Amino acid sequence: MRRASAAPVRGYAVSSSTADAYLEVPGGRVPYTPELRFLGGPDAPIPTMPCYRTIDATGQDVPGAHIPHPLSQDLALRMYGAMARLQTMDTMFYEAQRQGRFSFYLTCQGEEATNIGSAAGLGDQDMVFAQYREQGVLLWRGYTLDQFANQLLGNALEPGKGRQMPIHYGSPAHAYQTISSPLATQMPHAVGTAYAYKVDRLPRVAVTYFGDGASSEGDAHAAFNFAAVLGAPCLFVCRNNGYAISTPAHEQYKGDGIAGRGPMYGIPSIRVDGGDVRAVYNAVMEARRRALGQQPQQPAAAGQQGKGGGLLTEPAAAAGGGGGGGGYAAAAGPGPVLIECMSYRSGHHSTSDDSSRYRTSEEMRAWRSRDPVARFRSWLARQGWWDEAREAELRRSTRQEVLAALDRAAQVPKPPLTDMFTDVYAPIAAGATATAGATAGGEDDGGAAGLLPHLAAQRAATLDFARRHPGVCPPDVPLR
Ligand SMILES: Cc1ncc(C[n+]2csc(CCOP(=O)(O)OP(=O)(O)O)c2C)c(N)n1
Ligand SMILES: [Mg+2]
Repeated sequence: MRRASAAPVRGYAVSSSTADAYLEVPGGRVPYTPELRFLGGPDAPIPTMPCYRTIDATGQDVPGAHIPHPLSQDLALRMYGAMARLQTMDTMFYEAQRQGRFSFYLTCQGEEATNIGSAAGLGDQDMVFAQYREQGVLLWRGYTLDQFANQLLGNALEPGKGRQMPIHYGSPAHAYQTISSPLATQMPHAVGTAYAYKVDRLPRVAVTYFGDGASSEGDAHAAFNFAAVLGAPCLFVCRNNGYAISTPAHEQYKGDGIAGRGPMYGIPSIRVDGGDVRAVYNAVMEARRRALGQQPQQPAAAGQQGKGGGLLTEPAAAAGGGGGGGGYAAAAGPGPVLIECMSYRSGHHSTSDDSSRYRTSEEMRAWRSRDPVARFRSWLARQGWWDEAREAELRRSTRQEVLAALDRAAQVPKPPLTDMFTDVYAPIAAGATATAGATAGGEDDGGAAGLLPHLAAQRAATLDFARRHPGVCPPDVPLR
């Protein structure tokens, strides 16, 4: 409970006696009211949080938009380049999956601006805990098309050695935690990391991406509350794309979307047009500054990212414990910020889905015409920074690069079957040797040395089984 100030509570009658005006409880202090009134619901609705936007649907500047971090030509072109590459990469990987070149894919079509605008607003060291539809963040950070293709094909160059499904990327070099399919599990992880940054006084944030569907998971609520109470510099970036597979957003929640929840947890929150890359970028830049407890800076000159690190200060108070004002003002010092990016999942949920079974073609067509990449391209063209020739060349070269990356990845052998026993478990103590259980595989048992006895036995049994039943393993996986 927040402490109340002496200011009257907006819209409520409050006790006129100052001596007996407040209820003092361990969690804070609340004003008394003689009114019997419920807040929320049809009789006393809480206003809908508006959606911050700087570029309209036709690519024109929104008059009067607040843009603390304008885009220089260089930054704008880099952002557009990444959005267009992402769109082309997604289309081509999607098609390659349909041709049977690998087993699974999902695109972030319709959410390119959310991916790239948010990535551009982060610091390079900010740790990303993504859901699975944020490949653009990796692309922005320099993860190569070869790395994407290696992961999708699960070849021996992929650090995960094919033990993850396609699209479960992870890269320590890009400060990108490996994707984990169970929804929202990444969110408490991000909060823990953010809290560690705060304790270490590192000027970094952890950022977690999650969908409108994932926000219904218990982990999401635990993450919000922990982050608020601990004052953890965590950015919660919700991609509200209207669907959780076939479940539309209106069946997912009754309240004001996801951003509407934030203030109730004590988290400063904003709703952003997820199709407007400049709005997403500005929201993330400002959210990051707030998360680190930094003061607002003078509006950056165009082109300056204005990241300003090193200012992390000790928290004045955790969100639940203090502050003085009424309303939902953020506590001073580091703390979480929630950004809800409103967009639309233009593609199917994944290659395992057919969204025409649960949404109309009119709806899909209407949203496809609001393509965020085309919107930003139109804005760039108005600035005189982009033209059709450059567009054609970018798309052509990206298509070629994706094809080449796929071809190269296909030529890399698959990791051997028994790699599934490496990396995951610690070896037994130094000097110990494999036990008799490891002898079933004959000449291949060298790899079992150092495994715990039961793992050595499982390894041998796995090899034995795969050899006795040709076909249970893909033919290109070496049986050793
Ligand atoms: C805990 C859990 N429950 C269910 C699933 C199955 N599942 C995978 S994706 C998904 C929809 C998630 O929707 P959303 O969070 O909105 O993300 P989007 O796919 O729209 O980007 C579901 C239900 C899962 N992976 N984990
Ligand atoms: Mg969704």
